[in-house]
Amino acid sequence: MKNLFFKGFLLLPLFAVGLFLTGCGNSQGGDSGKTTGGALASNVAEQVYVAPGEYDEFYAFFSGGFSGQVTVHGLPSGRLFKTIPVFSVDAEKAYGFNEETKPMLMTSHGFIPWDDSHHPELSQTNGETDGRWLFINANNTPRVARIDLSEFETVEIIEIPNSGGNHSSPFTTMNTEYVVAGTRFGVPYPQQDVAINEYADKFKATLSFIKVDPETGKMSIAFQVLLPAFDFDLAHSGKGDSHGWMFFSSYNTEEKHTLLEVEASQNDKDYIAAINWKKAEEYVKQGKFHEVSARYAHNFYDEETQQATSEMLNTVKVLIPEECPGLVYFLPTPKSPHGVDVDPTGEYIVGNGKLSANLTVHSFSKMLKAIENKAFETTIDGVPVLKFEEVVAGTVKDAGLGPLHTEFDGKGYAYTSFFISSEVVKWKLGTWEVADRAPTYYSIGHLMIPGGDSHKPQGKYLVAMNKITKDRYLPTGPELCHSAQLYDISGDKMKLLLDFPTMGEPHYAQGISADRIIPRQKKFYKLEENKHPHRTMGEKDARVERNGKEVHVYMTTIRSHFAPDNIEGIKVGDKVYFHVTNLEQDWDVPHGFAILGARTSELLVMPGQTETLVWEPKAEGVYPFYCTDFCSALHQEMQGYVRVSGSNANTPLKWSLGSNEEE
Ligand code: K7E
Ligand code: CUA
Repeated sequence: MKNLFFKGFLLLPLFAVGLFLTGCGNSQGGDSGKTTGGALASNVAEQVYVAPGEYDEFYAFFSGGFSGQVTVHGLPSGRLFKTIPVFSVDAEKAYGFNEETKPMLMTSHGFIPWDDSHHPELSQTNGETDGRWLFINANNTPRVARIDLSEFETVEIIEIPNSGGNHSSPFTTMNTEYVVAGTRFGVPYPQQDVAINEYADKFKATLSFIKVDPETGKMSIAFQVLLPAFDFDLAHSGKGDSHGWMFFSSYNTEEKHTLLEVEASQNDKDYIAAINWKKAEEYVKQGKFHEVSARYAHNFYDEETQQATSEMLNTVKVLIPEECPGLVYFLPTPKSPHGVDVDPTGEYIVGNGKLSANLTVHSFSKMLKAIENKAFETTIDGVPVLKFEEVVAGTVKDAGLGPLHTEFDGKGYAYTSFFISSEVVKWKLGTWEVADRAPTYYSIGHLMIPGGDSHKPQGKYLVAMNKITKDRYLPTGPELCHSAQLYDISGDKMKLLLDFPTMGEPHYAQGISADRIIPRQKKFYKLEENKHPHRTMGEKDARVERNGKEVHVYMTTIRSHFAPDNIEGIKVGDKVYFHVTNLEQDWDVPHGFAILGARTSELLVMPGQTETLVWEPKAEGVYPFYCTDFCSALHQEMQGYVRVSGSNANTPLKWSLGSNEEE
């Protein structure tokens, strides 16, 4: 040590730069990601440091995985801004608890309070993320949701019939003409009571195309394509020249139904299904579809009435490849591919064969030529299988182990996640050479570059989403947090900048520069536009109405009181509806409402909005209610009482606020 120090001292002028770079503590510099202390670390820290009061450069929307929600983070800081409830009830915002949003979670199986969400997908215009909507899939009870990014709320959910495990979903086309939903599990078609070992005969897979209204964003299932019961895993749309096509990866082309880890790994190659959706539109126009009966819910939140409605739909249009030549082709792809990713130009289709060490890249232009030359290996249920050699563009050799997903920086490079070898590998499109690799901690699933699956990636950062964290964070019992890692990809080499924990198991995320989101932001809801059937437009209209055993309380909030704040004449056995209108007309002033013994959640009412809580008091007494959101210096004074009398009592119905007591 002394010797080293001495040498260092003597050679100080020469080594000054080196010492400065490696710091004085632990000097494992470079890209190891374990650097601690010193100037290098502080240099990295500067890259992710967003000073108090400043904005992040990017939004990142993370799927909440088995929490069923979406979380919103900033990049590069990793800070968490919001949880958007989507497929699971959320007590914080009363989503799925208040009367207004309960219909959002209706399905053909009834009210479902949970799901497993994997893939957030931003809407696009001309192949660029446009900041209008965010779509996300429900994996378990197949659904697709749409979030409006002017208010960060879920506004629509559509169920997907003839599907089980809605995994290859909801990937968008260049102008959000469609978002797709491919079934992961084969299911009987039509759904019926049938022996499971008749899988190969009776089970089918469908790939659904959900039309998105270009103005309103409203979703409807335009058509489904009926295919053999392969497990369809992921999808991505064509871009540029390949706009008009959608690519779906599949595994279990063996069509097995037991011990899939062995049985579904038999075939040397599985398929990427290429769907010509422009052709599909023609076939639909010509009436070449089957109108099939199917029950599925379509739930929509109406901004005007501030209420969701759930409608049950009864039929869906199904296209059968045998009757629709040119609609579907299969591209053989080794070996049980997981992700299928299309580069920004639309020419390269990357198959991430999870049991292969190589990445297979198909060429769109070669695919068109092969179709023209009828270079078919065989045909399966009316779907031509293209000859592998005729469609493959190249192979990234020995890139790593267990490739899952690929995204692009728009500068000619692709980045692939490798689960088994736990790394991100950067490689060059066209030459297929590996350019760089960076370890992840640990076992990466998806990775994300803002716009990295679009026609025009925004580059700069890459986020790895890891399945296992082990020793990376303070331990929290048997369940450890999931984690994202942020890399700088602006240079030749990837540079690890930051670890931050995520909610649920995020699977995937999408990023977008903040300037595409900020200008669309709604700051409050205009009271004069409130068309809620139970709104109260001012304190003078606050009242209580009895209708048999139903009692409707028309209540308002403003800093810092409820109107009315004292209510008498409620009886045991009544069903009390509190319709709470927040009269505030200012940004960031919600009020809450909670009452003792309520079996739902609080309400959190945004300025200008009305929300409804149902309460069924079970015993006589006087019950306090209060505001849950610290809204002003006198927030603690924002309270009231409800007097509950016996079911046969004749306590008169009355309500009051301050001295203006009405008798
Ligand atoms: Cu690879 Cu569900 Cu997209 Cu997880 S999926 S990792
Ligand atoms: Cu209103 Cu606190």
